[in-house]
Amino acid sequence: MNNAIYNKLTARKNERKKSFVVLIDPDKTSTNHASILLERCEESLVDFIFVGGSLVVTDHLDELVQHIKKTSNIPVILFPGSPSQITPFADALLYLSLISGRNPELLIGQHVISAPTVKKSGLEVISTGYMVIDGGAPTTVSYISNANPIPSDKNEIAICTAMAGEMLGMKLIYMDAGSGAKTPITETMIEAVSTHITIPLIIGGGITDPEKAYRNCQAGADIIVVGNAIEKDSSLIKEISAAIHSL
Ligand code: 1GP
Repeated sequence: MNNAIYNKLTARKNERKKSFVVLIDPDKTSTNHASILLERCEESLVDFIFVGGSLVVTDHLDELVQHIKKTSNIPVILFPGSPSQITPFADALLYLSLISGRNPELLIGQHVISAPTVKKSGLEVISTGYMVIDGGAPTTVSYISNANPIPSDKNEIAICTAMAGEMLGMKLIYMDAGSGAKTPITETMIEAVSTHITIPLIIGGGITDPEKAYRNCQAGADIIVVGNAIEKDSSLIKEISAAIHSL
């Protein structure tokens, strides 16, 4: 299998470079709006685009990803909320296992069902330990996953979960407070987890300003994901990207 995207992610971590990901939710983004976002992403040197959402109800994923690939050179990685959100037109797929939850369907069940489709897609598959952290309000991901998030002040649980994910062979850890979280993940939790794993650490959920993104990176995040805030104000792409890349 081609590992180009993962190699790029780890190379950046090894060079102590922080990465910025803009999350595009197909439900909230028309191809026209995507074009505007992509122009800003290109000029702001965004490192990767994630495409996905906990609940995608529109059916233009293939079209949207093809449009992104045609319009921009930024690598596109799928961040699927369900096996229906897989398209062969992206560069890679986060193969997410919800290791913070105890819902067997999201730990392994859905993977078994979708394995042949994923294999056939030819996508680069990146095994990812996905950890939902309490973001202060029920988010779509916590409702859909039917699994309790890790309490925001239980750093030990987060550390042990991430360590277990790494030792199980996962290649990334993604800690997510959920889209639009009221309370993003604390720097103390990010620092605690990052010092116990060697694989890249992705942080997302409720990040709305450059200062928070910067502090998260200082605390040990390797990759910052922002979705909601950028949907509301695309000028933030430039500011957040500059903050992340200034480290
Ligand atoms: C959600 O981590 C992502 O899964 C991004 O969250 O939309 O709140 O930026 P926001």
